[in-house]
Amino acid sequence: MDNWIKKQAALAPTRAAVVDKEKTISFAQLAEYTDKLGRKLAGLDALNNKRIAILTNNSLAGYLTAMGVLNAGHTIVWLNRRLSASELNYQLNDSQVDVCLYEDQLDASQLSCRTISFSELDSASEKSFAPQQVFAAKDAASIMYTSGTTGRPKGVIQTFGNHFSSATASALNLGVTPADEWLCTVPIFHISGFSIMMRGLIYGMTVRLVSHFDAAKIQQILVNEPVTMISVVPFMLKKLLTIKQETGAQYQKRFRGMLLGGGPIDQATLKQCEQLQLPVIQSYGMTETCSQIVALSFADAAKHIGSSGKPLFLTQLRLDQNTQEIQLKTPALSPGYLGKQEKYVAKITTDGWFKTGDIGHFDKDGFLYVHGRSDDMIISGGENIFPDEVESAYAKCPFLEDIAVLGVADDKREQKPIAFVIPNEQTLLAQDLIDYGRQHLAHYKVPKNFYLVKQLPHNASGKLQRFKLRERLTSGQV
Ligand code: S0N
Ligand code: AMP
Ligand code: MG
Ligand code: MG
Repeated sequence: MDNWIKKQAALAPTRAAVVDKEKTISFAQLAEYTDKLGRKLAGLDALNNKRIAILTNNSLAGYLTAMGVLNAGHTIVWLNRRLSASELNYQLNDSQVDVCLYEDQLDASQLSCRTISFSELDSASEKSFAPQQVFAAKDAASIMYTSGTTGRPKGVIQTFGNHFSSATASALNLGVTPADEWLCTVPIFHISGFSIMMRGLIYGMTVRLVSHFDAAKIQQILVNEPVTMISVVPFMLKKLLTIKQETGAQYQKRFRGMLLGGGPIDQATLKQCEQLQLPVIQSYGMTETCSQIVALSFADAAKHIGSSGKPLFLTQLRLDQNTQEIQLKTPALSPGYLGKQEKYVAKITTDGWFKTGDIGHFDKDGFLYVHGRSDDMIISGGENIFPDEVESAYAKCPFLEDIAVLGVADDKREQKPIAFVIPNEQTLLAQDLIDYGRQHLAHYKVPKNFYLVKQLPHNASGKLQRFKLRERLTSGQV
């Protein structure tokens, strides 16, 4: 495939590629700007590694830097800005980047590799460079880290081919019009957000960036600006629904839909959306599949409340007969985890299907319903938390003998982590445990409640029996 940036500069030079609250950049300007950024990257002289890390909010500078990195033939390693320094350093080290480009307002002072702020890059001297001529389907465009039940996070490799099949399948479901403008308030360091950038490039569609999710401000944009699509996680949908109910606001007529994904949603919320004529498109997907691989169509959305839809074009799904696990084949599937091929192979069945770890069922008409996880993963506001990861971070905590973490329902963010702890000392303050967690982990991973216990339930082989803790919690025995 031709370099997508150059291609759109040729096909739709005057169309807006990206808009933020102050500025509009056309596809022709994007091509010019990314070439300039390529010359500046070449001017830095130290970029031997193909991979470059980026730490940013959904800012225009972040968008342009990412596009510049792709145009120069590098692979983006996306960093979640909510992670702690030690979590980020693990990823920087694992991906062997030698530089991290970061947004000036963010703190990169504790990162273990060379760091260059966007403004430093902007003032770097320029050297000649050759833009990437082709975006080869098999080449890695991006890497995003994802955790698992055990072990350290894994870098999911996302190729240009993966992004292309994902964007194409979405277009075949939702359609594309030249007037389309997709609002991006989901983080561009997650596939929910980056897939919007990739769709923008592939469709020649405008991306409207919003740096911070504020429901009132998003509603204002949907009422006043020519946005046609937005991607949301359940937390965002609920906030937008509430404020629409309160204010009676009407979105622009041309607004087409809210692509909802990233976690389970309750039926009551979806019914309210229908009553308020909020055009929600439920979907199901993951980092490994470069975003949605199952979605409802506009026509089916209202009639199949609670379903995530049907597999999109190019995707095949099946359920494991015994466990009901959702398994899939799709050209959008990542070819592997960076440097951890054995972890990838472990997720592929002997007959070549990817095991998602999600449980579901199909109704008689072929619509998928996702029930939940087969493991202990917690989803809080669209961010994943693995109990094992939290427990490992607390393993060296001087105040604790032992800890067990569990996900429970939460009004605000659907789920939250809580912990059962065996203290080392008589006087233990919850605040000390919170402070310790916030030093070592992303804040959203820190348990919200701590229950003091004398022992934790293990089976004969020493494995923690989380279900017994859940029983204790539900029967009030804590
Ligand atoms: C929901 C968000 C926006 C919440 O952030 P908020 O409330 O704006 O937080 P801040 O003001 O930044 O911070 C305030 C305090 O809240 C803590 N905090 C922030 N986020 C969380 C959280 N998730 N859980 C718990 N606490 C949180 C902060 O730490 C801060 O506290 P202090 O001050 O103590 O530090 C934000 O969380 C967010 O952006 N969430 C969405 C993430 C996301 O996009 N997830 C999806 C990942 N999955 C995928 O990408 C695959 C599916 C997919 O592709 C998809 C998904 C959705 C839609 C479409 C698609 C698609 O297929 O295209
Ligand atoms: P991530 O690992 O961050 O890419 O998030 C992907 C995970 O989010 C999936 O494996 C599911 O567990 C969950 N998820 C995504 N969409 C849905 C949905 N529609 N319903 C329930 N869970 C979902
Ligand atoms: Mg922090
Ligand atoms: Mg995952």
